[in-house]
Amino acid sequence: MTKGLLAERAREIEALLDEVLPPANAGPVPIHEAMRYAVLGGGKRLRAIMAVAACESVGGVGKQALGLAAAMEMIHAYSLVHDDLPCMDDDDFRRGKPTVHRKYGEAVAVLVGDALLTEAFAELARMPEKYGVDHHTTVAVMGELAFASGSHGMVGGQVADILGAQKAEAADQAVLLHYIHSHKTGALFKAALRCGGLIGGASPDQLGTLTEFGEHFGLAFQITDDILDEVGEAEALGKAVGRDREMGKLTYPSLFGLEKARAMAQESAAKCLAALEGLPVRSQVLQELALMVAERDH
Ligand code: GRG
Repeated sequence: MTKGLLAERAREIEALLDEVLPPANAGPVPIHEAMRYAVLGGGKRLRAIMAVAACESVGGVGKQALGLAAAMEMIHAYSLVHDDLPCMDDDDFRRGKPTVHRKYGEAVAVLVGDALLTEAFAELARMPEKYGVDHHTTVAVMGELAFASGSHGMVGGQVADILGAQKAEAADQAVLLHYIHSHKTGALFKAALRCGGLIGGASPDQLGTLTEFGEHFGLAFQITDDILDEVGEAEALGKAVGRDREMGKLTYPSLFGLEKARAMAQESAAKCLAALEGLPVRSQVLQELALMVAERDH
């Protein structure tokens, strides 16, 4: 549950997204309405909150990272819309409401994902004019986020998840599991932190610290996600539970057992907290994220 400070930041991001997304009455209406449905009205906004906090944690001005924050959520929402499609995880509910393809049909859902990904990069390109980010940093951020989202990052992890898991030899399963999640889930968290750091003017050492935080956070987040799929409440999660087991997916609890998986999540969360010592400005937001990541119920 995102409480207090994180909930307040999530509301600010919601208002930002409302403003950045094309209005529902702008033509072509069907795609813009569906894009707003996919992005607004739900979600913890972790990647956006993290991007702004990372910028501040190295002494930058958080407002300059708002274009990045919006782009992060648009890319994340695209990945969820596509992941829910019948050709992937085939889910009917997301964030407590029907998935985009259930509401608008598969063709529109595919196009919503395509449009959100593309518009995210258009929003990044507007960072110099809207938020005063210099051009060199803007290009660097666009490159990092493209790499993290594409076949070397999130898409690569998703492919391995869909095609690779069942084929791996037993001895390779832990390696494969780590690859899948550090790419499918971890890459975007890491990019949010690194890109926020770049906008805030991070030194190479500080970027290294943010990378470390991102890697530990991504792992703790994913292990907890797997645990919640086994033992969480569908109502709190806003989606069906038990899907991983149904689909025979390789997960942390299936490979290591629930107890060990819980201990691994807590260990990674503790490493996140420790990494914060390497940043010049104390970030209460990053601290709260590290405290929440292994304890969340949705
Ligand atoms: C389709 C290219 C492509 C990638 C899909 C994101 C993803 C990759 C799959 C989603 C499947 C899944 C449940 C992964 C576990 C980690 C994850 C991304 C959970 C959802 O993120 P939250 O909890 O979602 O931050 P909210 O709704 O809070 O924004």
